[in-house]
Amino acid sequence: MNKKRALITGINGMDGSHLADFLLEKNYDVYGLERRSSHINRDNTKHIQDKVHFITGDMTDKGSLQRALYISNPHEVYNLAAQSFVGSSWQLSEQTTKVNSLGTLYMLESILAHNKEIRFYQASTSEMFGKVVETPQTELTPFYPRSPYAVSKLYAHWITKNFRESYNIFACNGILFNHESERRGIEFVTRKITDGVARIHLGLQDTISLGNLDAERDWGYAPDYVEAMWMMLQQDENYFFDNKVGDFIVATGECHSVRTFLDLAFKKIGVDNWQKHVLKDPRYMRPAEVDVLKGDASKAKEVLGWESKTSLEEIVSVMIDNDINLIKKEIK
Ligand code: G4F
Repeated sequence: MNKKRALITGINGMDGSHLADFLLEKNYDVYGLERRSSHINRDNTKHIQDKVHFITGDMTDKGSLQRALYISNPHEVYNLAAQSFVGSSWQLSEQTTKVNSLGTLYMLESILAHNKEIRFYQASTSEMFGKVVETPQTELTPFYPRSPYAVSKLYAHWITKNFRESYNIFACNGILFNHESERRGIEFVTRKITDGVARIHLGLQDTISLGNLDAERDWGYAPDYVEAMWMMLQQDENYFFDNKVGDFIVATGECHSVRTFLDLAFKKIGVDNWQKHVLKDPRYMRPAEVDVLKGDASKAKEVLGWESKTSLEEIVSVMIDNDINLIKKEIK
């Protein structure tokens, strides 16, 4: 049987690299869109560099997306490319909108022109719920975005839904709640904490500077979540359209504060009293905050058979072990 082909945008990010691992395991031909810059960061994909077909492109350059579709001729497209750091989206609001909103529109238009049969996954986000109007959040909860990032993702979410309804294409939004792994970028709070705790453990620093410790998030494990992305695109076509299945929440259903994350991280290195190691720094406070996110993934369980498998304790443990090893290598 011919191998299935998938095109992943944002291949070198945390999600892109985990999804590539997953699809390669499933014997897909994996194509990855990456931006050309003087330094390409393939830290997350160097272990599969020889297996992935990398294509140079940019979400803001429609011609490059058309070219990527022509080269890969995919059965499935996973749109994971984004300016994904909420904190920077106030300073980079135009760039965030171009990549996240227009980029998604360009990809959808390119898919329509290339082959309407391509199945499309859009990386939507729990940030769209923002100042939440109900808890837990479901697929029916109204949105209330609180950052230029969330607003840009809301456009992408709705244009994906609109193209599905307008042109009958198999397009699905995965509304993913926060998900982390050892490949998370250092600017996000979980990795910033595990990296900092690892450095404190190794005697390389004394403190970590953070912003709002009271924010609460529903944190899952990225490798579990990429499986949900794939499952969304494997649904029976008639079932998907006849039942207007639509979009999915992907979440653990549990919610923890940044403080609890700190508790778990410091406990892992045997420190109970971590307060002296954490400094509050106003630079990391946001102009508008998302206080609490907690998802209800019942629909994903019912329709796809998907459930989150990894506990927060396990995630913290894997991330700290990984950071300790990385830092040891770095200082050798
Ligand atoms: O780790 P964060 O930067 O993630 P955030 O803003 O929740 O966004 C992540 O999850 C979204 C899904 O809901 C994705 F759409 C998005 O792309 C990204 O993956 O911040 C988490 C919380 C925030 O409330 C933030 O204010 O941690 C708080 N925080 C406290 N101190 C901090 C810090 N966040 C960061 N990045 N750095 C701090 O020092």
